[in-house]
Amino acid sequence: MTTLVIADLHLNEQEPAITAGFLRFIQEQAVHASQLYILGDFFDYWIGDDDPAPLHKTVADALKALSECGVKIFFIHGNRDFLLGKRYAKQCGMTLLPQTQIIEAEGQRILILHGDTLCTDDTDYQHYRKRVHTKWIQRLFLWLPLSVRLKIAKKMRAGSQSANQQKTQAIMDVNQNAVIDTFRQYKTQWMIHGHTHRPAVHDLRIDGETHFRGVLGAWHSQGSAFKITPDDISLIFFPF
Ligand code: OKV
Ligand code: MN
Repeated sequence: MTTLVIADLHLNEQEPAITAGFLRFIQEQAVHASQLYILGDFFDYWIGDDDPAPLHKTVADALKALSECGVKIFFIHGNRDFLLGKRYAKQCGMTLLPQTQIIEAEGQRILILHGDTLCTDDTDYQHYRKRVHTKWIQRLFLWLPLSVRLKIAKKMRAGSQSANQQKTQAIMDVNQNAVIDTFRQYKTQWMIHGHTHRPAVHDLRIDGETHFRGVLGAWHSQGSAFKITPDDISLIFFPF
């Protein structure tokens, strides 16, 4: 059997081709899998499960149907959809996982995470992250009327876009020591993450052992996934 891992689709109403590509990915690939792991930034933004956006219903219906085919679906939050909650997860028939998780997929032990926590050189982002991951700040935000949340979110996205234009590519990539620390902590040979939008499989030696870091690609003009079978872990791409 096969386990599929995806991230960084950044689904949004303005790019229907990505949604169409995802629906085809479900029909053509995911239905044949035993498990689907979504490692965050599945949606480009998320301001609460009560957002009535038609896109959310389209995606939930497709995932729910997939789960009813017997495919187990798991979700780890990204930096964009970290507010996606239990209510929407239930609508999709998927299980929310903590930000870092060791999985046993097709007999292989793999650490999965979104990847933003590895980008420790971006200190501005890490401070911002700490703030918006604070429980009472999230509760306060979710208590606001949807229209107010929409306005705040729009402003924050515009601000972040101009901030990111000032940052160098190096700052926005993973920190090598953070990667090494994470491997030492979890003791897996493999980790898979997204976030950086630099699809690749990196190998590195730590304390005399070879480790692999699989990075998923964003779904800009093609899809990207890790395909895990009992004897292989490979990065695949497919056109929309
Ligand atoms: C997601 C990012 C916007 C990065 C706001 C508390 C606060 C949650 C929120 C509002 C914004 C998510 C939920 C969005 C990610 C951005 C801009 C930069 C770098 C609060 C809790 F602070 F206002 F109280 N938000 N949205 N960014 O539009 O989806 O990841 S978002
Ligand atoms: Mn991300």
